[in-house]
Amino acid sequence: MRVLLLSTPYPLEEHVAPPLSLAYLAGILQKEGIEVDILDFLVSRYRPAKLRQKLEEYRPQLVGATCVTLTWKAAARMLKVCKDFDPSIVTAVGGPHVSFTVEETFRRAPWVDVVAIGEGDRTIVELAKAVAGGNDLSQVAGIAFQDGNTIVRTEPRPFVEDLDRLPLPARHLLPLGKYTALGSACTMVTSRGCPYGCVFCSANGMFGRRVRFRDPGLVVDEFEMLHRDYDFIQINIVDDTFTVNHNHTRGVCEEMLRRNLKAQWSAYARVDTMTKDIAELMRRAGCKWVVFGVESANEGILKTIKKGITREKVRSGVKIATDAGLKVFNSFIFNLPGETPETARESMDFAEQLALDCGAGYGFHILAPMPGTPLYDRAEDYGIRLLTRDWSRHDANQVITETPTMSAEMVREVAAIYDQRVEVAREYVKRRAEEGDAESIGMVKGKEKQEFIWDLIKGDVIEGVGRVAVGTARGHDAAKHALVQRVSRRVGRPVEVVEPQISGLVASGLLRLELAGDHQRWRWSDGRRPDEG
Ligand code: B12
Ligand code: SF4
Repeated sequence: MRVLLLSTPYPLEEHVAPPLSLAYLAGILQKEGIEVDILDFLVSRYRPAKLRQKLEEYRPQLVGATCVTLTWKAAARMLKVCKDFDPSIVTAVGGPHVSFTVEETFRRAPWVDVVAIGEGDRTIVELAKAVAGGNDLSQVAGIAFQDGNTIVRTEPRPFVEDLDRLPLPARHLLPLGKYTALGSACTMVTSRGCPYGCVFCSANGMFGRRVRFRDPGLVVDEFEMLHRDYDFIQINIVDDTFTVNHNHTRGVCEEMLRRNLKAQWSAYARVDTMTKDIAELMRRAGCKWVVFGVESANEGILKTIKKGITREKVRSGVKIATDAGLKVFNSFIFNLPGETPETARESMDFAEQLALDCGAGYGFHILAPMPGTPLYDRAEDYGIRLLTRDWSRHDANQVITETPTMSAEMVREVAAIYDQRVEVAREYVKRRAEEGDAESIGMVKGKEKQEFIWDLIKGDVIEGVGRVAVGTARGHDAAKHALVQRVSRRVGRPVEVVEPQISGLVASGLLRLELAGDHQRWRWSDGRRPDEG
């Protein structure tokens, strides 16, 4: 039995990170002795021909794609390529979008055989076994499948009670070298579930209201392994709220301190879970960034969205965190129900004030009601009119809703004011860099480097020009010189720009020269630090 898992591409601006869902699914499949591979189109160019070639070589019986709302269309297209290639391949899709749009998914993408609903770890194993044995899919809990013209929903999949029994995510199947080259953070989770019920969020629909925690020792084993074996600049703990249970937070932080780990990490938290001692402990344990969902500065809106916080709680939570030495990023959403141009300004001014008072960074998204959330399911009750059903526009950066108090045009105007502020901040960094400010220079150069590497990765440039005949370029330096020339021609940038970037990648071991018969080939490394000694 062979399973192929597919990731779906999304833009660099969305902060590209190794797909944790697929790593979890692959990890448990491997543990159960089922052969699995991941084709990661997030960090390579997606071409149907490339997918077909992989299908030809690997011959999977089951192909599973992961997606969120924004990437649903791309996932559906990929699965169509698989079905067209070989109709006997069972195509499956999972994640927080399709879990709540089963009927629509089958209607819009009839070539999809199975939708996985909710947590997929046990589901993928049972599905793979059922497919291998030619068994009835109705025995597999947590899925929906098409049976002629009817859609069959099986028993709901119970949550994995003991997360410690799940194997570690099989990240080694991902091209991690490309992610480290991009400067991406690596994500991991220490718990699943969220007890809160914010109406714009599908968290508790996906992973339940009861939070399940991993053992702090095992969490830190994984953390330590990521820090020791790979070159990630940062590890992001992406639990819905890392600080929801202080005993757990304390357990993880104290274990990090006990092992004297020097890795830098970040976490999502709620302002009302911040206390001085927990913030200080997190800081001492290496936490650099805390991301707070503030959403709005307007008390009425905060009530409507059932966020359970007030302006005062935000102010004090942010202050506690920044006083403890944590960097804070406050995340807001424009056009929540009840928004008016005035409340939007109120939020922008509040964000600005927190930046001035506490040095907290901030960012604004625009409401994109996601399936599985009350704001989507009961949009009318909230006065929300959805302007498009093109899911690829649900990136939370476009205006796709209007309400009685905010027309689409008004939302655009508000977003334009915010964009202007962002532009001013960007210009400021540029100017400071020109004046010689080291931190600003670092930011500008870091961005240039990331964009260059993204072009290499999304154009499959190294794969395309990385082959160097031994006869034409003897030795490592000559092969590097040849690579620089070719990359320069391929990406249309001068050699002076390309040379330092390529040299940096080679020096850090992220691009490696391999001998293969009569030729040499430059390849992205797998991201693992070479063994010392
Ligand atoms: C880390 C994170 C990010 C990071 C990294 C993105 C990434 N892809 O890793 C950043 C900050 C970049 C980000 C950006 C965005 N995110 Co985000 N993010 C998360 C977060 C907190 C964790 C994701 C994670 O790793 N979870 C752990 C893994 C194990 O869970 P999983 O991915 O759901 O996978 C499980 C199941 O879904 C299922 N499964 C998944 N795929 C498949 C496939 C098959 C075949 C099967 C059988 C099963 C299966 O099995 C898996 C194991 O149990 C989630 C919330 C959450 N708790 O999941 C939000 C979440 C995914 N993000 C969300 C959103 C809205 C976004 C943005 C659009 C905008 C925004 N405001 O943040 C962008 C879009 C970028 C993108 N295309 O992903 C929503 C998605 C809702 C939706 N319907 O689309 C979520 C669910 C938050 C929420 N509760 O509303 N995000
Ligand atoms: S926004 Fe955060 S706190 Fe609210 S339900 Fe979602 S994950 Fe939980």
